[in-house]
Amino acid sequence: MSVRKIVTDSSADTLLLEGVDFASAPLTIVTAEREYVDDATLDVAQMVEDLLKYSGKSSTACPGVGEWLAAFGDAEEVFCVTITGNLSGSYNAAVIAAQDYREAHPDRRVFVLDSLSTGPEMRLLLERLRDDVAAEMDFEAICDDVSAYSAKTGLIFVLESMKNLANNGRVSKLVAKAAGLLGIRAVGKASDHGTLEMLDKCRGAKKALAAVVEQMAAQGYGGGAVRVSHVGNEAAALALKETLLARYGDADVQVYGARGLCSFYAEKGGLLVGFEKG
Ligand code: X90
Repeated sequence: MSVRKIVTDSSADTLLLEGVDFASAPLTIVTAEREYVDDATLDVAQMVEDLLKYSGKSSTACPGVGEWLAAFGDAEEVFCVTITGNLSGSYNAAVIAAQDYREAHPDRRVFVLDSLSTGPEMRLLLERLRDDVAAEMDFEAICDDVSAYSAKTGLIFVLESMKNLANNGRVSKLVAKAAGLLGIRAVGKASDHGTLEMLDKCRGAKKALAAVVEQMAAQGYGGGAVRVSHVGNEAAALALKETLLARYGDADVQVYGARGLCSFYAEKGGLLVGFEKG
């Protein structure tokens, strides 16, 4: 029996995946005052409050090769999903770790998938991997299946501030400024290249939610699985869930709090929506 493991980084907001061997390599949030390691011990709500009061410089760091190797452990087959390689070094580090792992253990296999996304879209990919592992599919069949699946999932975000994204060079200052106006929420998506693409600017929470539902439909959502992570904004996440259930009947919609990395960038009030495109 081969020992299989599913591995991701902490941007997936997933600490545990039921029924499989699983590990999450933490990213780190760094301020002049302290460092927040995005693992199970992080008090996310406290970090978000700290950051609201903090006006100095802040940044993030992705897992290094050593942290990825630690997450791979001693599994014979590793399935690894990372945050978009176009905004983070996490994917590159995982690819190097995979090379090292294969060199050290020529009989072992590692598959690294660049999600071209983050948060709840990664959660969908991890759940798909879990199902494939449970079905005891072949290694290569699993790689093909999750790659094909990832082309049929999407991510839409609603942000009340893009300050941290702009300060860390992940969006242009111009884009961030438009989203930073009081009461304006920026609605956008993970582009095909794994970057932020703006779709709409909405005044007020209701209009933003309506825009999300409209954009999901425009991108092919038809009642499939949806994962919603929020930064201290469960009310908005649940309102979205209600709207989706009213429109699509028995859709599988799950709502949960974002962990550290996504909370840092999506900022207080932010919503991330991962969904299947039909
Ligand atoms: O390597 C690092 O330090 C991490 C850098 C991550 C930068 C982007 C994180 C975005 C988090 C914001 C909205 C969703 C954007 C989706 C784009 C693909 C969440």
